[in-house]
Amino acid sequence: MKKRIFLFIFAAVMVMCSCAYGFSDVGEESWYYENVTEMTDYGYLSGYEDRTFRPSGIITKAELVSVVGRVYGLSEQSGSSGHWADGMMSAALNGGWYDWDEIPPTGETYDEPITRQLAVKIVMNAFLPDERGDYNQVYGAVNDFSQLDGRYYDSVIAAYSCGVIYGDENGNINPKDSITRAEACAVIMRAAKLRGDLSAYEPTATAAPEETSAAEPVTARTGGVSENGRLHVEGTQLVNENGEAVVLHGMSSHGLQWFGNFATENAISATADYGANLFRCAMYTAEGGYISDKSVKEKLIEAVDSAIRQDMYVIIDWHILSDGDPLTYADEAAEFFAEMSQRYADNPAVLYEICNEPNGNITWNDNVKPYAERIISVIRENSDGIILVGSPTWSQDLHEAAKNPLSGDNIMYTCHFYAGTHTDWLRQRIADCGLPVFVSEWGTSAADGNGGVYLDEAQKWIDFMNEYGISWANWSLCDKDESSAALISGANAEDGISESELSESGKFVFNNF
Ligand code: IDC
Repeated sequence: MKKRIFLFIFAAVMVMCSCAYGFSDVGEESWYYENVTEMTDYGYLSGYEDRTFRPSGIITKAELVSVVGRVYGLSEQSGSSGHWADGMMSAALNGGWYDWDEIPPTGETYDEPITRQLAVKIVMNAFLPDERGDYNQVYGAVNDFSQLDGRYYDSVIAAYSCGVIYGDENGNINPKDSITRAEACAVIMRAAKLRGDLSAYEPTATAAPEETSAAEPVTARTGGVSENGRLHVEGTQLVNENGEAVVLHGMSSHGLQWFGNFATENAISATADYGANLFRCAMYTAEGGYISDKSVKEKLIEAVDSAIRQDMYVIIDWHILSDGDPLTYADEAAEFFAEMSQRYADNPAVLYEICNEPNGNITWNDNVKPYAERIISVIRENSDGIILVGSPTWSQDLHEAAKNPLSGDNIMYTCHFYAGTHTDWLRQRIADCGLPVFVSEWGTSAADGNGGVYLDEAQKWIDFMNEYGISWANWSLCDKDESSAALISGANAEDGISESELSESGKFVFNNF
Protein backbone atom coordinates (compact mmCIF):
# COMPACT_ATOMS: atom_id res chain seq x y z
CA MET A 1 0.00 0.00 0.00
CA LYS A 2 2.72 2.38 0.94
CA LYS A 3 4.35 1.70 -2.37
CA ARG A 4 1.21 2.54 -4.29
CA ILE A 5 0.79 5.86 -2.58
CA PHE A 6 4.39 6.64 -3.26
CA LEU A 7 3.97 5.78 -6.89
CA PHE A 8 1.01 8.08 -7.16
CA ILE A 9 2.88 11.01 -5.65
CA PHE A 10 5.81 10.15 -7.83
CA ALA A 11 3.66 10.39 -10.96
CA ALA A 12 2.02 13.65 -9.88
CA VAL A 13 5.33 15.31 -9.10
CA MET A 14 6.68 14.08 -12.36
CA VAL A 15 3.97 15.74 -14.41
CA MET A 16 4.21 18.98 -12.53
CA CYS A 17 7.92 19.24 -12.84
CA SER A 18 8.09 18.33 -16.44
CA CYS A 19 5.80 21.22 -17.24
CA ALA A 20 7.55 23.74 -15.09
CA TYR A 21 11.16 22.80 -15.64
CA GLY A 22 11.08 21.04 -18.98
CA PHE A 23 14.35 20.90 -20.86
CA SER A 24 14.48 22.77 -24.14
CA ASP A 25 16.07 19.78 -25.85
CA VAL A 26 13.85 17.01 -24.43
CA GLY A 27 10.61 17.10 -26.39
CA GLU A 28 7.53 15.31 -25.08
CA GLU A 29 7.46 13.27 -28.27
CA SER A 30 11.01 11.94 -27.79
CA TRP A 31 11.33 8.27 -26.89
CA TYR A 32 13.32 9.10 -23.78
CA TYR A 33 11.07 11.88 -22.49
CA GLU A 34 9.56 9.85 -19.68
CA ASN A 35 12.81 8.29 -18.48
CA VAL A 36 14.75 11.54 -18.54
CA THR A 37 11.97 13.34 -16.70
CA GLU A 38 11.79 10.66 -14.02
CA MET A 39 15.51 10.72 -13.53
CA THR A 40 15.91 14.46 -13.32
CA ASP A 41 12.82 15.14 -11.22
CA TYR A 42 14.21 12.91 -8.56
CA GLY A 43 17.64 14.46 -8.69
CA TYR A 44 19.41 11.27 -9.72
CA LEU A 45 20.87 13.13 -12.66
CA SER A 46 20.59 16.82 -13.39
CA GLY A 47 20.41 18.95 -16.47
CA TYR A 48 22.56 21.96 -17.25
CA GLU A 49 22.16 25.53 -16.12
CA ASP A 50 20.97 26.64 -19.53
CA ARG A 51 17.97 24.31 -19.09
CA THR A 52 19.20 21.80 -21.58
CA PHE A 53 19.64 18.12 -20.78
CA ARG A 54 21.91 17.27 -23.73
CA PRO A 55 20.34 13.85 -24.23
CA SER A 56 22.86 12.73 -26.82
CA GLY A 57 25.85 13.84 -24.73
CA ILE A 58 28.05 11.08 -23.36
CA ILE A 59 27.87 9.87 -19.79
CA THR A 60 31.07 9.14 -17.91
CA LYS A 61 31.91 6.10 -15.84
CA ALA A 62 31.62 8.08 -12.62
CA GLU A 63 28.31 9.60 -13.62
CA LEU A 64 26.75 6.31 -14.64
CA VAL A 65 27.83 4.47 -11.51
CA SER A 66 26.69 7.37 -9.32
CA VAL A 67 23.29 7.54 -10.95
CA VAL A 68 22.77 3.78 -10.67
CA GLY A 69 23.90 4.00 -7.05
CA ARG A 70 21.44 6.74 -6.25
CA VAL A 71 18.50 4.99 -7.88
CA TYR A 72 19.47 1.78 -6.13
CA GLY A 73 19.97 3.48 -2.77
CA LEU A 74 23.58 2.38 -2.41
CA SER A 75 25.42 3.65 0.67
CA GLU A 76 28.67 5.36 -0.11
CA GLN A 77 31.98 3.98 1.18
CA SER A 78 35.28 5.71 1.55
CA GLY A 79 37.60 5.88 -1.44
CA SER A 80 41.04 7.35 -1.90
CA SER A 81 41.21 8.87 -5.36
CA GLY A 82 39.97 12.31 -4.31
CA HIS A 83 37.37 12.25 -7.09
CA TRP A 84 33.88 13.54 -6.33
CA ALA A 85 32.41 10.11 -7.10
CA ASP A 86 34.79 8.18 -4.83
CA GLY A 87 32.14 7.13 -2.32
CA MET A 88 29.80 5.56 -4.85
CA MET A 89 32.64 4.07 -6.90
CA SER A 90 34.11 2.29 -3.88
CA ALA A 91 30.73 0.96 -2.83
CA ALA A 92 29.91 -0.22 -6.36
CA LEU A 93 33.30 -1.88 -6.81
CA ASN A 94 33.09 -3.61 -3.45
CA GLY A 95 29.53 -4.63 -4.25
CA GLY A 96 30.78 -6.44 -7.35
CA TRP A 97 28.95 -4.27 -9.85
CA TYR A 98 32.15 -4.07 -11.89
CA ASP A 99 35.75 -5.27 -11.64
CA TRP A 100 38.82 -3.30 -10.68
CA ASP A 101 40.33 -3.50 -14.14
CA GLU A 102 37.18 -2.15 -15.79
CA ILE A 103 37.28 1.02 -13.70
CA PRO A 104 40.41 1.15 -11.53
CA PRO A 105 39.74 2.72 -8.12
CA THR A 106 42.61 5.14 -8.62
CA GLY A 107 40.15 7.34 -10.46
CA GLU A 108 42.03 8.27 -13.59
CA THR A 109 39.39 6.85 -15.91
CA TYR A 110 36.37 7.97 -13.88
CA ASP A 111 35.75 10.88 -16.23
CA GLU A 112 36.04 8.85 -19.40
CA PRO A 113 32.99 7.78 -21.40
CA ILE A 114 31.63 4.41 -20.39
CA THR A 115 31.07 1.70 -22.99
CA ARG A 116 27.59 0.38 -23.54
CA GLN A 117 28.57 -3.17 -22.59
CA LEU A 118 30.04 -2.07 -19.26
CA ALA A 119 27.07 0.20 -18.52
CA VAL A 120 24.70 -2.73 -19.11
CA LYS A 121 26.74 -4.97 -16.83
CA ILE A 122 26.65 -2.42 -14.00
CA VAL A 123 22.94 -1.79 -14.37
CA MET A 124 22.13 -5.51 -14.44
CA ASN A 125 24.42 -6.33 -11.50
CA ALA A 126 22.74 -3.57 -9.49
CA PHE A 127 19.09 -4.21 -10.23
CA LEU A 128 18.69 -7.64 -11.76
CA PRO A 129 21.66 -9.78 -10.76
CA ASP A 130 19.75 -13.06 -11.06
CA GLU A 131 18.21 -12.38 -14.45
CA ARG A 132 19.27 -14.81 -17.22
CA GLY A 133 18.48 -15.05 -20.91
CA ASP A 134 18.80 -17.51 -23.73
CA TYR A 135 22.16 -17.33 -25.45
CA ASN A 136 20.98 -18.74 -28.77
CA GLN A 137 18.04 -16.40 -29.03
CA VAL A 138 20.05 -13.28 -28.32
CA TYR A 139 22.95 -14.42 -30.46
CA GLY A 140 20.51 -14.84 -33.34
CA ALA A 141 18.79 -11.51 -32.79
CA VAL A 142 21.76 -9.21 -32.23
CA ASN A 143 23.73 -8.65 -35.42
CA ASP A 144 26.92 -7.44 -33.83
CA PHE A 145 26.97 -9.94 -30.96
CA SER A 146 30.50 -10.90 -31.98
CA GLN A 147 31.68 -7.40 -31.04
CA LEU A 148 30.96 -8.08 -27.38
CA ASP A 149 33.77 -8.98 -25.03
CA GLY A 150 33.10 -12.38 -23.47
CA ARG A 151 32.89 -11.09 -19.92
CA TYR A 152 29.73 -9.14 -20.89
CA TYR A 153 27.81 -12.00 -22.49
CA ASP A 154 25.72 -12.85 -19.44
CA SER A 155 24.64 -9.31 -18.58
CA VAL A 156 23.88 -8.36 -22.17
CA ILE A 157 21.94 -11.55 -22.87
CA ALA A 158 19.92 -11.05 -19.70
CA ALA A 159 19.32 -7.35 -20.41
CA TYR A 160 18.21 -8.03 -23.96
CA SER A 161 15.94 -10.89 -22.95
CA CYS A 162 14.06 -8.88 -20.35
CA GLY A 163 13.73 -5.70 -22.42
CA VAL A 164 16.26 -3.50 -20.65
CA ILE A 165 18.10 -3.00 -23.96
CA TYR A 166 17.06 -3.23 -27.61
CA GLY A 167 19.03 -3.29 -30.82
CA ASP A 168 19.03 -0.28 -33.13
CA GLU A 169 17.31 -0.24 -36.52
CA ASN A 170 20.06 -2.50 -37.89
CA GLY A 171 19.79 -4.96 -35.04
CA ASN A 172 23.08 -3.74 -33.53
CA ILE A 173 23.82 -2.97 -29.92
CA ASN A 174 27.23 -1.35 -30.59
CA PRO A 175 28.69 -2.68 -27.35
CA LYS A 176 31.94 -0.73 -27.46
CA ASP A 177 30.46 2.65 -28.31
CA SER A 178 29.72 5.11 -25.56
CA ILE A 179 26.23 5.33 -24.14
CA THR A 180 24.35 8.62 -24.26
CA ARG A 181 22.75 10.34 -21.31
CA ALA A 182 19.26 9.65 -22.62
CA GLU A 183 20.03 5.97 -23.23
CA ALA A 184 21.50 5.63 -19.78
CA CYS A 185 18.32 7.08 -18.27
CA ALA A 186 16.22 4.60 -20.19
CA VAL A 187 18.30 1.54 -19.39
CA ILE A 188 18.57 2.38 -15.70
CA MET A 189 14.87 3.16 -15.27
CA ARG A 190 13.75 0.06 -17.13
CA ALA A 191 15.94 -2.17 -14.99
CA ALA A 192 14.98 -0.40 -11.75
CA LYS A 193 11.29 -0.77 -12.53
CA LEU A 194 11.67 -4.42 -13.43
CA ARG A 195 13.22 -5.03 -10.06
CA GLY A 196 9.98 -3.57 -8.72
CA ASP A 197 11.33 -2.47 -5.38
CA LEU A 198 10.00 1.04 -5.56
CA SER A 199 11.20 2.05 -2.16
CA ALA A 200 14.58 2.54 -3.71
CA TYR A 201 13.10 5.30 -5.84
CA GLU A 202 12.95 7.68 -2.92
CA PRO A 203 14.96 10.77 -3.71
CA THR A 204 18.19 11.23 -1.85
CA ALA A 205 19.77 14.46 -0.80
CA THR A 206 22.88 13.70 -2.80
CA ALA A 207 23.60 16.35 -5.37
CA ALA A 208 23.67 15.40 -9.01
CA PRO A 209 27.11 14.91 -10.52
CA GLU A 210 27.18 18.00 -12.69
CA GLU A 211 26.89 20.20 -9.64
CA THR A 212 29.75 18.65 -7.74
CA SER A 213 32.16 17.49 -10.40
CA ALA A 214 34.03 20.75 -10.62
CA ALA A 215 34.72 20.86 -6.88
CA GLU A 216 37.79 18.70 -6.52
CA PRO A 217 40.64 17.78 -8.84
CA VAL A 218 41.29 14.14 -9.65
CA THR A 219 44.57 12.80 -8.34
CA ALA A 220 46.09 11.65 -11.59
CA ARG A 221 48.29 8.59 -11.45
CA THR A 222 50.02 7.61 -14.63
CA GLY A 223 51.85 4.61 -16.00
CA GLY A 224 49.67 2.00 -14.34
CA VAL A 225 48.16 -1.21 -15.65
CA SER A 226 45.02 0.44 -16.99
CA GLU A 227 47.22 2.64 -19.14
CA ASN A 228 49.86 0.15 -20.29
CA GLY A 229 48.06 -3.19 -20.17
CA ARG A 230 49.89 -6.41 -20.88
CA LEU A 231 53.67 -6.12 -21.01
CA HIS A 232 56.05 -7.76 -23.47
CA VAL A 233 59.73 -7.82 -24.16
CA GLU A 234 60.85 -6.52 -27.55
CA GLY A 235 64.56 -6.85 -28.12
CA THR A 236 66.03 -5.64 -24.83
CA GLN A 237 63.15 -3.33 -23.98
CA LEU A 238 60.04 -3.81 -21.88
CA VAL A 239 57.06 -2.54 -23.89
CA ASN A 240 53.39 -2.02 -23.21
CA GLU A 241 50.34 -3.44 -24.92
CA ASN A 242 50.82 -1.03 -27.86
CA GLY A 243 54.48 -1.89 -28.28
CA GLU A 244 55.65 1.39 -26.73
CA ALA A 245 58.65 1.38 -24.38
CA VAL A 246 57.58 1.35 -20.77
CA VAL A 247 59.56 1.71 -17.53
CA LEU A 248 58.35 0.63 -14.13
CA HIS A 249 59.56 2.32 -10.95
CA GLY A 250 58.68 1.45 -7.41
CA MET A 251 59.60 -0.03 -4.07
CA SER A 252 60.43 -3.55 -3.02
CA SER A 253 59.07 -4.74 0.25
CA HIS A 254 61.56 -5.92 2.86
CA GLY A 255 61.14 -9.58 3.86
CA LEU A 256 57.40 -10.11 4.16
CA GLN A 257 57.90 -12.37 7.18
CA TRP A 258 59.36 -9.41 9.07
CA PHE A 259 57.95 -6.25 7.54
CA GLY A 260 54.59 -7.33 6.14
CA ASN A 261 53.10 -4.32 7.91
CA PHE A 262 54.68 -2.15 5.21
CA ALA A 263 53.20 -4.23 2.39
CA THR A 264 49.59 -3.30 3.12
CA GLU A 265 47.30 -1.67 0.59
CA ASN A 266 47.65 1.72 2.29
CA ALA A 267 51.43 1.56 2.29
CA ILE A 268 51.56 0.43 -1.34
CA SER A 269 49.05 3.08 -2.31
CA ALA A 270 51.18 5.72 -0.59
CA THR A 271 54.09 4.88 -2.91
CA ALA A 272 51.76 5.23 -5.89
CA ASP A 273 50.83 8.68 -4.61
CA TYR A 274 54.48 9.61 -5.14
CA GLY A 275 54.40 8.19 -8.65
CA ALA A 276 55.37 4.53 -8.28
CA ASN A 277 53.74 2.16 -10.76
CA LEU A 278 55.41 -1.00 -9.44
CA PHE A 279 55.64 -2.89 -6.17
CA ARG A 280 57.82 -5.92 -5.45
CA CYS A 281 56.75 -8.50 -2.89
CA ALA A 282 59.89 -10.12 -1.47
CA MET A 283 58.95 -13.53 -0.11
CA TYR A 284 62.08 -14.96 1.52
CA THR A 285 62.42 -18.71 1.20
CA ALA A 286 64.86 -19.11 4.12
CA GLU A 287 65.41 -17.05 7.30
CA GLY A 288 61.95 -17.81 8.65
CA GLY A 289 60.33 -17.36 5.24
CA TYR A 290 58.18 -19.64 3.09
CA ILE A 291 60.08 -22.90 3.49
CA SER A 292 59.58 -22.95 7.24
CA ASP A 293 56.38 -20.92 7.43
CA LYS A 294 53.92 -21.27 4.55
CA SER A 295 51.67 -18.59 6.00
CA VAL A 296 53.88 -15.90 4.48
CA LYS A 297 52.29 -16.83 1.15
CA GLU A 298 48.99 -15.40 2.41
CA LYS A 299 50.74 -12.14 3.20
CA LEU A 300 52.22 -12.14 -0.29
CA ILE A 301 48.83 -12.72 -1.91
CA GLU A 302 47.37 -9.90 0.12
CA ALA A 303 50.13 -7.56 -1.04
CA VAL A 304 49.83 -8.63 -4.67
CA ASP A 305 46.06 -8.12 -4.64
CA SER A 306 46.51 -4.73 -3.01
CA ALA A 307 48.95 -3.56 -5.66
CA ILE A 308 46.59 -4.78 -8.36
CA ARG A 309 43.73 -2.81 -6.85
CA GLN A 310 46.01 0.22 -6.90
CA ASP A 311 46.48 -0.25 -10.67
CA MET A 312 50.17 -1.06 -10.20
CA TYR A 313 52.41 -3.71 -11.68
CA VAL A 314 53.59 -6.18 -9.08
CA ILE A 315 56.49 -8.61 -8.81
CA ILE A 316 56.13 -11.94 -7.03
CA ASP A 317 59.69 -12.48 -5.81
CA TRP A 318 60.90 -15.94 -4.72
CA HIS A 319 63.55 -14.42 -2.50
CA ILE A 320 66.39 -16.93 -2.23
CA LEU A 321 69.40 -15.48 -0.43
CA SER A 322 71.13 -17.53 2.29
CA ASP A 323 69.94 -20.56 0.31
CA GLY A 324 72.16 -19.56 -2.61
CA ASP A 325 71.45 -22.44 -5.02
CA PRO A 326 67.97 -22.12 -6.55
CA LEU A 327 67.92 -25.90 -7.09
CA THR A 328 67.81 -26.43 -3.31
CA TYR A 329 64.09 -25.67 -3.14
CA ALA A 330 63.21 -26.18 -6.81
CA ASP A 331 60.32 -28.53 -5.99
CA GLU A 332 58.78 -26.02 -3.63
CA ALA A 333 59.33 -23.26 -6.19
CA ALA A 334 57.64 -25.28 -8.93
CA GLU A 335 54.63 -25.90 -6.73
CA PHE A 336 54.50 -22.27 -5.63
CA PHE A 337 54.74 -20.81 -9.14
CA ALA A 338 52.18 -23.28 -10.46
CA GLU A 339 49.75 -21.97 -7.89
CA MET A 340 50.60 -18.29 -8.41
CA SER A 341 50.49 -18.43 -12.18
CA GLN A 342 47.15 -20.19 -12.00
CA ARG A 343 45.81 -17.62 -9.59
CA TYR A 344 46.98 -14.62 -11.63
CA ALA A 345 46.88 -16.27 -15.04
CA ASP A 346 45.24 -13.53 -17.09
CA ASN A 347 46.18 -10.65 -14.89
CA PRO A 348 48.37 -8.19 -16.82
CA ALA A 349 49.75 -6.68 -13.58
CA VAL A 350 51.80 -9.62 -12.37
CA LEU A 351 55.51 -10.31 -13.05
CA TYR A 352 57.28 -13.40 -11.76
CA GLU A 353 60.79 -13.20 -10.28
CA ILE A 354 61.83 -16.79 -9.89
CA CYS A 355 65.12 -16.52 -7.94
CA ASN A 356 66.12 -13.34 -6.21
CA GLU A 357 69.87 -13.82 -5.90
CA PRO A 358 71.64 -17.07 -6.66
CA ASN A 359 75.02 -17.09 -4.93
CA GLY A 360 77.73 -19.34 -3.55
CA ASN A 361 79.40 -22.19 -5.32
CA ILE A 362 77.07 -22.43 -8.30
CA THR A 363 77.10 -21.59 -12.01
CA TRP A 364 74.69 -20.30 -14.57
CA ASN A 365 74.95 -23.40 -16.72
CA ASP A 366 74.66 -26.04 -14.03
CA ASN A 367 72.33 -24.48 -11.50
CA VAL A 368 70.47 -21.33 -12.45
CA LYS A 369 69.64 -22.12 -16.06
CA PRO A 370 68.22 -25.62 -15.42
CA TYR A 371 66.22 -24.25 -12.51
CA ALA A 372 64.92 -21.37 -14.65
CA GLU A 373 63.92 -23.70 -17.48
CA ARG A 374 61.91 -25.84 -15.10
CA ILE A 375 60.11 -22.93 -13.41
CA ILE A 376 59.50 -21.04 -16.66
CA SER A 377 57.76 -24.05 -18.15
CA VAL A 378 55.58 -24.30 -15.04
CA ILE A 379 54.54 -20.65 -15.30
CA ARG A 380 54.01 -20.86 -19.06
CA GLU A 381 51.30 -23.45 -18.56
CA ASN A 382 49.17 -20.59 -17.25
CA SER A 383 50.65 -17.25 -18.14
CA ASP A 384 52.62 -15.38 -20.80
CA GLY A 385 53.59 -12.73 -18.26
CA ILE A 386 57.06 -11.29 -17.75
CA ILE A 387 59.48 -13.65 -15.99
CA LEU A 388 62.54 -12.19 -14.26
CA VAL A 389 65.57 -14.46 -13.87
CA GLY A 390 68.54 -13.88 -11.58
CA SER A 391 72.13 -14.97 -12.13
CA PRO A 392 75.06 -16.11 -9.95
CA THR A 393 76.92 -13.67 -7.66
CA TRP A 394 73.74 -12.09 -6.28
CA SER A 395 72.27 -11.45 -9.73
CA GLN A 396 75.27 -9.73 -11.22
CA ASP A 397 76.60 -12.36 -13.64
CA LEU A 398 74.72 -11.17 -16.68
CA HIS A 399 77.76 -11.88 -18.80
CA GLU A 400 77.49 -15.58 -17.92
CA ALA A 401 73.78 -15.69 -18.75
CA ALA A 402 74.47 -13.90 -22.02
CA LYS A 403 76.73 -16.72 -23.18
CA ASN A 404 73.93 -19.23 -22.85
CA PRO A 405 70.61 -17.42 -22.62
CA LEU A 406 67.20 -18.95 -22.07
CA SER A 407 64.87 -19.45 -24.98
CA GLY A 408 61.29 -18.22 -25.03
CA ASP A 409 59.47 -14.89 -24.92
CA ASN A 410 58.99 -12.29 -22.22
CA ILE A 411 62.02 -13.28 -20.20
CA MET A 412 64.22 -10.62 -18.59
CA TYR A 413 67.43 -10.91 -16.59
CA THR A 414 67.71 -9.15 -13.27
CA CYS A 415 70.68 -7.07 -12.24
CA HIS A 416 70.91 -6.04 -8.59
CA PHE A 417 73.18 -3.24 -7.41
CA TYR A 418 73.93 -1.29 -4.24
CA ALA A 419 75.39 2.14 -4.90
CA GLY A 420 78.04 1.86 -2.16
CA THR A 421 79.43 -1.34 -3.63
CA HIS A 422 78.63 -1.59 -7.32
CA THR A 423 79.76 1.06 -9.73
CA ASP A 424 80.84 1.64 -13.35
CA TRP A 425 81.94 -1.90 -14.02
CA LEU A 426 78.46 -3.29 -13.37
CA ARG A 427 76.81 -0.61 -15.49
CA GLN A 428 79.26 -1.51 -18.26
CA ARG A 429 78.26 -5.16 -17.89
CA ILE A 430 74.60 -4.27 -18.39
CA ALA A 431 75.43 -2.12 -21.39
CA ASP A 432 77.49 -4.92 -22.96
CA CYS A 433 75.36 -7.98 -22.25
CA GLY A 434 72.74 -7.52 -24.96
CA LEU A 435 70.05 -9.00 -22.71
CA PRO A 436 66.77 -7.44 -21.59
CA VAL A 437 67.63 -6.27 -18.06
CA PHE A 438 65.35 -5.44 -15.15
CA VAL A 439 66.82 -3.99 -11.94
CA SER A 440 64.35 -5.65 -9.60
CA GLU A 441 66.37 -4.66 -6.53
CA TRP A 442 68.81 -1.86 -5.82
CA GLY A 443 69.81 0.21 -2.83
CA THR A 444 71.41 3.55 -2.10
CA SER A 445 73.48 1.83 0.64
CA ALA A 446 76.33 -0.67 0.51
CA ALA A 447 75.53 -4.28 -0.37
CA ASP A 448 74.84 -5.24 3.23
CA GLY A 449 71.83 -2.93 3.21
CA ASN A 450 73.56 -0.40 5.41
CA GLY A 451 76.21 2.34 5.22
CA GLY A 452 76.18 5.49 3.20
CA VAL A 453 73.91 6.51 1.73
CA TYR A 454 75.75 6.92 -1.55
CA LEU A 455 73.58 9.35 -3.42
CA ASP A 456 76.15 10.56 -5.96
CA GLU A 457 76.71 7.02 -7.18
CA ALA A 458 72.97 6.32 -6.95
CA GLN A 459 72.37 9.30 -9.22
CA LYS A 460 74.80 7.86 -11.76
CA TRP A 461 72.78 4.66 -11.68
CA ILE A 462 69.49 6.51 -12.09
CA ASP A 463 70.88 8.41 -15.08
CA PHE A 464 72.13 5.19 -16.57
CA MET A 465 68.83 3.36 -16.08
CA ASN A 466 66.91 6.29 -17.54
CA GLU A 467 69.17 6.31 -20.57
CA TYR A 468 68.64 2.60 -21.15
CA GLY A 469 64.93 2.55 -20.29
CA ILE A 470 65.51 0.09 -17.45
CA SER A 471 62.77 -0.59 -14.90
CA TRP A 472 63.61 -0.80 -11.20
CA ALA A 473 62.46 -1.53 -7.68
CA ASN A 474 64.27 -0.07 -4.68
CA TRP A 475 65.18 -1.93 -1.49
CA SER A 476 63.18 -1.43 0.69
CA LEU A 477 59.86 -0.11 1.96
CA CYS A 478 60.18 -0.50 5.72
CA ASP A 479 61.30 1.40 8.80
CA LYS A 480 64.17 -0.89 9.82
CA ASP A 481 67.13 0.91 11.31
CA GLU A 482 69.37 0.46 8.25
CA SER A 483 70.22 3.09 5.68
CA SER A 484 68.61 1.30 2.71
CA ALA A 485 65.19 1.52 4.41
CA ALA A 486 63.01 4.19 2.81
CA LEU A 487 61.25 5.13 6.03
CA ILE A 488 62.56 6.45 9.33
CA SER A 489 62.16 4.25 12.40
CA GLY A 490 58.64 4.32 13.74
CA ALA A 491 57.09 5.67 10.53
CA ASN A 492 53.46 4.74 9.95
CA ALA A 493 52.53 4.18 6.32
CA GLU A 494 48.87 3.44 7.02
CA ASP A 495 47.78 7.05 6.69
CA GLY A 496 50.01 7.82 3.73
CA ILE A 497 53.71 8.61 3.82
CA SER A 498 54.65 12.17 4.65
CA GLU A 499 57.95 13.63 3.53
CA SER A 500 59.11 13.78 7.13
CA GLU A 501 58.67 10.00 7.39
CA LEU A 502 61.06 9.39 4.50
CA SER A 503 64.67 8.53 5.29
CA GLU A 504 67.48 10.11 3.32
CA SER A 505 67.32 7.16 0.98
CA GLY A 506 63.53 7.34 0.79
CA LYS A 507 63.57 11.01 -0.18
CA PHE A 508 66.05 10.34 -2.98
CA VAL A 509 64.18 7.31 -4.28
CA PHE A 510 60.64 8.71 -4.04
CA ASN A 511 61.83 11.77 -5.94
CA ASN A 512 62.87 9.50 -8.77
CA PHE A 513 59.63 7.58 -9.31
C1 IDC B 1 68.99 -7.51 3.64
C2 IDC B 1 68.18 -6.65 4.60
C3 IDC B 1 68.61 -6.89 6.00
C4 IDC B 1 68.55 -8.38 6.30
C5 IDC B 1 69.36 -9.15 5.28
C6 IDC B 1 69.30 -10.65 5.47
O1 IDC B 1 68.34 -5.30 4.22
O2 IDC B 1 67.81 -6.15 6.89
O3 IDC B 1 69.03 -8.62 7.60
O4 IDC B 1 68.88 -8.87 3.99
O5 IDC B 1 68.03 -11.11 5.31
C7 IDC B 1 70.28 -8.25 -1.15
C8 IDC B 1 69.12 -9.10 -0.81
C9 IDC B 1 68.32 -8.48 0.30
C10 IDC B 1 69.21 -7.83 1.31
C11 IDC B 1 69.93 -6.67 0.65
C12 IDC B 1 70.80 -5.85 1.57
O6 IDC B 1 68.33 -9.39 -1.92
O7 IDC B 1 67.53 -9.48 0.87
O8 IDC B 1 68.43 -7.36 2.38
N1 IDC B 1 70.68 -7.18 -0.47
O9 IDC B 1 71.81 -6.64 2.11
N2 IDC B 1 71.11 -8.43 -2.16
C13 IDC B 1 72.06 -7.51 -2.10
C14 IDC B 1 71.82 -6.70 -1.02
